[in-house]
Amino acid sequence: MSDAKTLLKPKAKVQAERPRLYKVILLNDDFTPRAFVVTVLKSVFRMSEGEAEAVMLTAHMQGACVVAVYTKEVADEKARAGTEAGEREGYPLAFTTEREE
Ligand code: TYC
Repeated sequence: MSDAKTLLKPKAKVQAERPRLYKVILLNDDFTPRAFVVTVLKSVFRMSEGEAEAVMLTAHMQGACVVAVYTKEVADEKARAGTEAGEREGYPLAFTTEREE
């Protein structure tokens, strides 16, 4: 079994590349009610009331806040779900995604 071919076989590369990660960012606006933003953060991003309040307030005061970090597919889907939840109620609530460095 251990012929030269087997012995000289180079080691397979086992280390997979880490997938790139994407931030989901909540953008402030002047119209969406604070309580609604908190509700969306809790339902789409599974945040506690306290976490959702803190993220909403940061976006409210600073213009934007990173909500969470995911693989591209999950980040895009969460951003879409959050933005659509606002659209359904007629609010301009917006989530964007941005690739992490
Ligand atoms: N600025 C909004 C208001 O005063 C509340 C709000 C907070 C909206 C965060 C969006 O991402 C947001 N009603």
